[in-house]
Amino acid sequence: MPATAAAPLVPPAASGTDRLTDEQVAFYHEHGWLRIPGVYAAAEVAAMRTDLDWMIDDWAELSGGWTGPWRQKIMDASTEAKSKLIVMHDLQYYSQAWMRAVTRADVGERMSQLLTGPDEPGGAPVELHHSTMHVKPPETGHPFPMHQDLAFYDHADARYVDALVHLDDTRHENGEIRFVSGSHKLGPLEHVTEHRNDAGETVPCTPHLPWERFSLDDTDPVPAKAGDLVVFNILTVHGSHVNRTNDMRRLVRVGYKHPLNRQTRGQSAQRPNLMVRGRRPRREGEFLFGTECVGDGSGIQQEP
Ligand SMILES: O=C(O)CCC(=O)C(=O)O
Repeated sequence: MPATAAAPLVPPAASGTDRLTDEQVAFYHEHGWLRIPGVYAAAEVAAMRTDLDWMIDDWAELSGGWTGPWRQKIMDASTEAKSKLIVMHDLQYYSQAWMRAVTRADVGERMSQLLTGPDEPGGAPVELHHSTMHVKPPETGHPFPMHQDLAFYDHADARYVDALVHLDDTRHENGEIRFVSGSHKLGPLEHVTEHRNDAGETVPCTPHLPWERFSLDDTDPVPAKAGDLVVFNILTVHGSHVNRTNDMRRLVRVGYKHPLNRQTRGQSAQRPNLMVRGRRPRREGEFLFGTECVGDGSGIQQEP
């Protein structure tokens, strides 16, 4: 056992002002989501937008978006043919503004409040897991079918908060985030991961929930302002509509987890991540992180 095992894993809270109220914490646990207004000030949002727009030009991928038979259910044929999503992961590796944004101490403190349980009255330690840009281009910007994020980065328990950093005001017309309130209490749900294509072959598709059971029509819309954080549990069922406006809808999802919540599969598995609050507890027999990286160290990836 390490000599410092008895030391607190999490330092005392910095101040009262940056913390969530008891009512906000209770709302999150009851509904599985919470809007936290005005986390990022206007100047910070402007810097994040500038770097995000630069990343869209220099790094991000314009993709056709998620696959599956749900596409024809949500979109008419012409929208479906044109619909695109601008995506990239881990913005903090590319931009100082984003490194600052995702590691902000007060954000870590709020996540600590949401990740903690009765056995950790001082709050939970918090690990940054990933960040992912989700930009819906104008007019036909990609809708998201109903899903739980656990289907993309499976974890042993629900001590995982997804935080949507809003860079634009959202509303119905540009596809605000929508939740099935309380659905985190259903536990992990089986997702559709394959379907029959037009040729009658069974092919893989992006994980999503069966349309007959979970529809975007039965969700609670959560419109938000630029600078707001909308947080939700890794088990909360959610999705969003097409962006019908003439402007991009820019948001970035940032995943924060309890470091003892073991990842079993999926995005960002098997790599070390940054601690944004407190200390990483050492499990019995746990190894140090290695210093080797995959590839030749140049950062230039070879074609698989
Ligand atoms: O960007 C959106 O509208 C949906 C985001 C989402 O589904 C997710 O972050 O898992």
